[in-house]
Amino acid sequence: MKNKSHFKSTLLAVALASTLSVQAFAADDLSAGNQSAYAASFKALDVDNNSTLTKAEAKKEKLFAKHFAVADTDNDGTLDEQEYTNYKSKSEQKAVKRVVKDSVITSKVKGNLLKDEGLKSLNVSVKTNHGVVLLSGFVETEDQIKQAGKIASEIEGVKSVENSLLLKKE
Ligand SMILES: [Ca+2]
Ligand SMILES: [Ca+2]
Repeated sequence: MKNKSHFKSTLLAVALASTLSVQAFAADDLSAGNQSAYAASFKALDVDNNSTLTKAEAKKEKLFAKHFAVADTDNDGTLDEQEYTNYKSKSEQKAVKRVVKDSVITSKVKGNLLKDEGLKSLNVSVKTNHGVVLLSGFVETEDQIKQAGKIASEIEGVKSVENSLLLKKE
């Protein structure tokens, strides 16, 4: 019996360790590994090969079609590789942050639903996209629908709540 539980906790530790190393790898990949990917995509856009991107060259990439002027920090009307890389990595980091934030919101909403006496035993599904929380699943009373919506809307960072909870049919 004792051995068995020890085996279990070892397994858990191994599982945890591998999750952590995957995360570390992902972070490394974003900061350093992407540099060469940026260089390659810069080259691909630079059709006349003069190491700068005109607006016409850059616009093939959606991000720069939209934000060329912002990326062109020295305002000379073209993007050099540094400007291109800076802007691209900044916007990708922002996207990663947003995803993290959504997942933080989701787990906070779930946590607070579990703390609520009337809701904790129910199977409420929570999803968050760009700060918009989607609640779905089945509950027993109208009050539970309202209460779940209220709990979700009170979490920091939530922009709005789409409450798709439904009453269980008897
Ligand atoms: Ca060029
Ligand atoms: Ca420039």
